[in-house]
Amino acid sequence: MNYVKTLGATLLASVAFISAVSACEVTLRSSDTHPEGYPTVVAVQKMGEMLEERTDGRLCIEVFHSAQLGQEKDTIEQTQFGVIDMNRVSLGPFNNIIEKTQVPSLPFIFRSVDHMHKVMDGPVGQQILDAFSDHDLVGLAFYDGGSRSFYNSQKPIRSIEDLAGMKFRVMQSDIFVDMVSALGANATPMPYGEVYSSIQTGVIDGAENNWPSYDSSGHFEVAGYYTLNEHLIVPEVLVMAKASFDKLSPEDQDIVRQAARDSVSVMRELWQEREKVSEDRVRAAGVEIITDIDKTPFIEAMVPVYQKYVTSPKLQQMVADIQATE
Ligand code: GTR
Repeated sequence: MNYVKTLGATLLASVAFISAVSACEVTLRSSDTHPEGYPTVVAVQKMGEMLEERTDGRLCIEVFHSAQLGQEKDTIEQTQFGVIDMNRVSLGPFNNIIEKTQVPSLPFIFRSVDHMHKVMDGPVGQQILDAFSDHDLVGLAFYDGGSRSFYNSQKPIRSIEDLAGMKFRVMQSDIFVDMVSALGANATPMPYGEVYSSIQTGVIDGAENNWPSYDSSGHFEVAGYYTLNEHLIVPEVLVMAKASFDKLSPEDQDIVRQAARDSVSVMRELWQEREKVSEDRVRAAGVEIITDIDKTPFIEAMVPVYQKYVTSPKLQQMVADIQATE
């Protein structure tokens, strides 16, 4: 009897699922490197619910989480080709493609997460979103990526001197390679999905990331020293393939843009909660957290990085505008 009941319930659920999915005329496929339940994944799913409701089922989103569609650099290309409809990625992997994304990716450019929000919610953020249109993409919204700090498998890092000669994975962006070199360490750009095994096998000593990624990737299991030097506050971005966007009516395009904007506050709230949960989890696992760190030498060491990247008057103006944002 119980078995029959359960079977009945399962069948009903799957019928409901099929009709929910098939009720959508267009299901947009969205990529994310993070697992189910991660704030970026949930925020895009919520955006999908908004779309379905606001378009009477004309549009839905299916999030392919856990890098099911590939690592970020590859999925960006596929989104440019229109093979993937939407993508939630860090701005980092865009640095070598879209020059303006370099500015918010500079080390220590933002004074705090609040400062980053004010800048990215304002005219500088809009300029950057607009820049995606020259690259077969539509920039929809910025999400949070917290602050990134170094972690490694070898020893507690308390100063720049401790970093000397160590090997760190960075995202695939030249800025981050130069940032690590300027700190006297060696950078290895590689996809996120290869970091765990590379630390485990000693190919690299460590990497750098925020609390939720350090936790959800399991990197804390193989790199048990985390130094909160907070060198980067890199925003994340939600983009759409221009090819997919152009297929929509102007009305639906507006609905997509608005739903993306509305998903930002959902994401920020989830992010704040998740940062605490991840910090607690990592601390409970016995990771050594180094908080007593003087950031001034790290900031001073970044002068050559700014000199190399902030060369055109356009980018110099953008840096000045960010610094002037209160
Ligand atoms: C995470 C970010 C991902 C990815 C990853 C990485 O913080 O959310 O989009 O960029 O870092 O380091 O590759």
